[in-house]
Amino acid sequence: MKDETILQSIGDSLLNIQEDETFTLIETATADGFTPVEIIENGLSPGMLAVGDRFERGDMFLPQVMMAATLMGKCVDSLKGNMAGNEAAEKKGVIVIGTVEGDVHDIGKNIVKVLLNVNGFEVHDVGRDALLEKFVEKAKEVNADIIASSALMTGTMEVMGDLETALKEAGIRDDVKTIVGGAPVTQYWAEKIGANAYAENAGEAVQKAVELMQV
Ligand code: B12
Repeated sequence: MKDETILQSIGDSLLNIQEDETFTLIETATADGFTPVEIIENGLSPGMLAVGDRFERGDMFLPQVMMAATLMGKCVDSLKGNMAGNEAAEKKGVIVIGTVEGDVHDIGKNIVKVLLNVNGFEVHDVGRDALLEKFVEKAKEVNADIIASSALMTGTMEVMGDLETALKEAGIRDDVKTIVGGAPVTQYWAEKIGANAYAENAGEAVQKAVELMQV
């Protein structure tokens, strides 16, 4: 019997950086029939956002935020194993993903990567704080269909515009589609810099990537 309150408990447990409890709750939620995506999107992610709220209010400090972030990464990695079943699906396209230069936030990017991967995309990760050249070189190397960039800070959002320019200068802008995301990024921003798509969360990122492959 699926009881949604367990997802809230998972978020609370992450917020309180209770590693053992978080893993136990995830196991229980999995046994109760919640999918890894439901656990990530409706349990862990709201918990991480609550971490952000506390940090903003000054009720939580950077070392604790880092501990919560590390725990979130571990949880996503463990859930990834349960999603592996879909990986055999027909390859839907090749994606290069990364967090732009100057920005080390990669939790959201990693979730997007996992979801794209289990939904049949071949995903190449250039990591975080990734130089524009890295995106361009990797895209050429793997003959990418889509370039996905993440930014979590208002300052680094600008770099997404520079990426558009770098792709044009490298002569490959017309060969790829671009998708952008991250907490401060919006549809308006995507249009302003000339990106092909924006997605608010990982589930929507998969949907938009599928659409981009059909254009
Ligand atoms: C965790 C965290 C950290 C961790 C990061 C660990 C890691 N490995 O990622 C640590 C502690 C290292 C950190 C450091 C810093 N942080 Co910080 N951090 C956060 C925090 C609390 C949560 C971010 C997060 O992981 N959210 C959870 C994930 C699941 O959500 P998400 O990233 O938004 O991703 C989802 C969507 O956005 C989307 N998505 C994400 N990427 C992509 C990409 C594509 C292509 C698509 C389609 C979709 C998509 O899908 C994801 C899943 O649904 C935020 C607060 C917040 N409200 O965002 C601050 C925040 C982002 N940090 C902030 C700041 C200022 C910093 C520091 C400068 C702090 C400092 N004084 O040193 C440094 C930055 C250093 C640097 N150069 O990057 C500010 C940014 C302010 C701004 N607007 O510019 C925030 C907003 C906090 C605040 N209010 O002050 N941080």
